[in-house]
Amino acid sequence: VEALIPEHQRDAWKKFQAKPWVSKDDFEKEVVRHVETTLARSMFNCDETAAYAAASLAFRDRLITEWNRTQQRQTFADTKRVYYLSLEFLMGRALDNAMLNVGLKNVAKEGLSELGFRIEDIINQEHDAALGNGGLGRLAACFLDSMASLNFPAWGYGLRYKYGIFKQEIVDGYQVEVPDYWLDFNPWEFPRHDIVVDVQFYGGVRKYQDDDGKNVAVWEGGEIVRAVAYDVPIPGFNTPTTNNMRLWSSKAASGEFDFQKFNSGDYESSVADQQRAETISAVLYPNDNLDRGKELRLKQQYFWVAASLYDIVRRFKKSKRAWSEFPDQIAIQLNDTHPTLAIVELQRILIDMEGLDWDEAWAIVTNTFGYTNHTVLPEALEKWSVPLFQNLLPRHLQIIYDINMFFLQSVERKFPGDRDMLARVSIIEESQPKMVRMAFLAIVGSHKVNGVAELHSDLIRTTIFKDFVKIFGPDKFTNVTNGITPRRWLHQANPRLSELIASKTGGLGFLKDLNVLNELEKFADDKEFKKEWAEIKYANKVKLAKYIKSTTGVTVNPSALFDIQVKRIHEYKRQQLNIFGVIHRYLTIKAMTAEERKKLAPRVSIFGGKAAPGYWMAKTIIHLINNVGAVVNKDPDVGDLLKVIFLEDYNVSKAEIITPASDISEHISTAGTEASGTSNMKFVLNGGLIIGTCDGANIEITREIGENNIFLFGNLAEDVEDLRHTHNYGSHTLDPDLVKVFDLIKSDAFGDAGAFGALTGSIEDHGDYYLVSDDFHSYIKTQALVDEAYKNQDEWITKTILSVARMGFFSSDRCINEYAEMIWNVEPLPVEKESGLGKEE
Ligand code: GPU
Repeated sequence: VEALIPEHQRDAWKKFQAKPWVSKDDFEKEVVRHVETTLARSMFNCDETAAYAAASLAFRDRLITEWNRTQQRQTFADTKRVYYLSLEFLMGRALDNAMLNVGLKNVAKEGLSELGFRIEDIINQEHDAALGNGGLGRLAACFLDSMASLNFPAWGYGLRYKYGIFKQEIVDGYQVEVPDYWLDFNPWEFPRHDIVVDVQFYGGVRKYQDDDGKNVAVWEGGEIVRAVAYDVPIPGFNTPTTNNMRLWSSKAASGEFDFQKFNSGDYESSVADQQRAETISAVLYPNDNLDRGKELRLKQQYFWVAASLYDIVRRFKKSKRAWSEFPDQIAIQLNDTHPTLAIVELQRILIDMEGLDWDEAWAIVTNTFGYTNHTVLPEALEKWSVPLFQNLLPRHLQIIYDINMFFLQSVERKFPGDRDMLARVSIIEESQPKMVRMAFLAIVGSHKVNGVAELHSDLIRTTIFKDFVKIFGPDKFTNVTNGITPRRWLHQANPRLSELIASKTGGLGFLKDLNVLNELEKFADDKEFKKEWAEIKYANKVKLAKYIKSTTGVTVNPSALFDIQVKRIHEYKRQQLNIFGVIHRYLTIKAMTAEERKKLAPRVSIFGGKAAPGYWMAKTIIHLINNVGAVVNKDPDVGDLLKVIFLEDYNVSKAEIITPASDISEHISTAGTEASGTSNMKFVLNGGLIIGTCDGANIEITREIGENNIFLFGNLAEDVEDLRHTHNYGSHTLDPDLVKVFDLIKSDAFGDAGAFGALTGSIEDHGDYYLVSDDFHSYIKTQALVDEAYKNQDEWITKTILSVARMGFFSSDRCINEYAEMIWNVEPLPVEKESGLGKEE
């Protein structure tokens, strides 16, 4: 390894090397030092914000020394690395996670207390890093945690958005979006002003033959935007391994800032140029499961992909290996199709810049990439218009056409004369305008394609990618069922449950080997254990009840059944089915005698989630939920029997409060539409049961925990197509109970019914695409079973213990090990444990 410091001077460096602190006193010393020097404050003006800042900086210092060691080790060992390309990383807060992963939370707690602060208050100062929309972005965050915890040499590459997902406010029952400017103070990132990449856009391509008769393409002209690296350390749990997440920020390239204009007095337009460059990484697109084809989004994608690949290739070139070894050294995983341009960019680098021939380059490319698909919804499958491409990335479009030509030639050889097949699988859709089908490009340019739950992987193999299975054979297509990190989603979110489990399974080992949870089965009928278990659930519900009171003003009874649905608002996820069910329950209660009401299990229906700003139907659903709550919550006939709550601004840190507090959570998508779901796993892992459809990972959860421990309902994926056909071309009569619900809405019981006409109309008049009416009866019946089951608390608790005991499979560690073995072919590379990890149990 090359180094700037000569051999003789290195001893001094070694002698004075930064050492991570471990003791409480050292922690306090660091906090005080940061308050007094880094922040230029003192004990007389150190508020909670400053204490948060100083505590974070103290942990950041620790992480960065380990980060350095990890990176040196990885560079020195020169083994294969993984690069996870994702436009979203929904990280949430970092301080609590850092403290727990390095095993020093108790040290910090005592230290902060001696300095006059409560650790919870300090943790709560942190602004979520919300660079993602929902499940896809949170999955990327769980994967980073697992890759570091398992000692894989792995980097995440993403965009450093100035504005993450918007903050949601509810005003008069409507969603209002407020920008999320989160970078005011972010101690977790390291600007690397020396790591910059200039990225080209627009311009044209000049082709010629060189002296050897070789075809050469030169992409020239256009404009340059500079990418600056910001590094975020990712600490593994109970290991020194600290990986890197590199996020790119855009700014004007120095040559581009037009000093001529500046000097000639055209100050405004030179500033405008700067701002245009910065626009690229300004804002996260707030759509979940939806492609809108905006030029700026394509710019974001290329900017991020080009900077990341330049970085990866530069690192590879330092090793002086032959190009053919590239796929032995590097695995790149594409998180959905958003980074698919990386395939084209690597091919461009190899043929245009490095002079390899097409076939040699293409073998390298396809052996490097893996592609994960996260949806079958047609409106989410990315397509880019050819004219837009032609203008922004002219050379890339040529390469795509060449990739497509060679691909279609191979299809023609395999299926001679099948012109329909060629039209179906072409990367270019022959529409007006022509479109580039990014999923097809991703398949053709990768060596493995995976779905994220068994049903989903089966569906992509038999529907949207069917032809490609015929072309490439079945082995290219595989399944890796999603997982979640038990560190954040059990240990951090539910410390008391984690502690109880640790006390019965011999320490915190279960957090690294989640199958150890199996040992809990023997306590499923243990009276003492069940009592503690139930107390923890109750305490978590009390905490949520307090949060509900403080944010909505509504008092909820913590003994009531907490029924929670928190996720992005989407018609396919069917929050409308849930709220119609709530209205049905309201009607039922209103019709009951006082005696009958006494027998009913009280319920709190809790909703949370953001609607994409342009998604009117989703916003209408939010509006209805809020209006139903306003009526039900103050109806004296109802009292504690039913409360309806909409929690504003659902995000990762709120999920950490909400998830441990459920009795039942809802995962009720139309069968075949939710690729996996991951909150289903989080809720069960925290001792909640679920009501759900046979969709996504619900099916595998059922297989693992047993069908007695889950409330399944509704039509199956295989029947959806026929039902939709009947709605459109046969007779379509609505469920009579649903009709009563609609009648109540139409009577203006929840405000002017005009506001909800589009919602009820989508079901009554427009084909009920999501099968709300078809599943309504089954849903209501199953909710009644939930009521009954909840009355027998003893059995209920046993069910939840057995379920937790059987959730080991859903650790994202299992998931990452599967990717490593089946797709990446990488091995862990542990870092020596010389330094001071906390030994907290
Ligand atoms: N997912 Br595509 C998103 O959160 N956003 C998207 O744009 C797309 C998929 C989700 C799936 O809806 C969810 O079922 C899955 O669990 C998650 O990705 C992670 O795979």
